[in-house]
Amino acid sequence: MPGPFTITYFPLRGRAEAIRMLLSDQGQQWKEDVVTQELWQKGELKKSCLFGQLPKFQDGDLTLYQSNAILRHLARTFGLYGKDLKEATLLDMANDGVEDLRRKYIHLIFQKYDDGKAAYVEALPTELRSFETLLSQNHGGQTFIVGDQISFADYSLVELLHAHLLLAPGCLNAFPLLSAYVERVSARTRLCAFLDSPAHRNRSINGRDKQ
Ligand code: 6SG
Repeated sequence: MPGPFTITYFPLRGRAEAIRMLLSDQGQQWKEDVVTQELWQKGELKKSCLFGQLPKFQDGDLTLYQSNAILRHLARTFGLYGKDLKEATLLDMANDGVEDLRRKYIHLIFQKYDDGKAAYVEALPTELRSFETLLSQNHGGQTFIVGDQISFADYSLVELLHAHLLLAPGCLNAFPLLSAYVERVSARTRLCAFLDSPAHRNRSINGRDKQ
């Protein structure tokens, strides 16, 4: 039996929200250990973290760091890592692509929002087209990013697309498969309930209130 689960993170969606989406969609409960900037600035928690960063994740007596390793751990736990080696590898590729775009997004939000947003939004179609292409190669884009079951990479990608839909509301208009995919995945019963919950709705996207 996996769990109990605890997410230790800042009061943000940030790098924890895809983990929360996965857990809620899989019918799991978890504890939130919310770390304020004030507490983090004291430095003791940071010193105790393996790489000096959050999120930290506990699954019973297993303590993990690195958001993508946490997603992969939960994927192995709940069968969200494809049906065979080929799908698992394609999922790694997809998730690494998501990570590349996530880093660019974080760089925009935290380091160059005011003079960088226009160029970022202009370059966005090139970034998003890669995911439209990948999706089109799997059942004509009608199911998930890879294979015919949901995977950790779907939560990661859909979460990042949600953040981009807030940043640039029309950004998926030119991508019919991705648009339908985000709506389809977000409408899954338990995930939809989570996305509609105050816990998700009231949580800051990135802490900078940059949308
Ligand atoms: C912050 O970076 O991004 N953890 C964050 N910040 C506090 O003292 N590879 C791992 C992972 O996937 C990255 C962890 C992540 O889990 S997440 C953390 O612990 C610290 O480092 C939200 C996020 N914020 C961007 C950011 C602002 C201040 C510190 C991190 C941008 C990067 C460096 C300065 C400005 Fe920054």
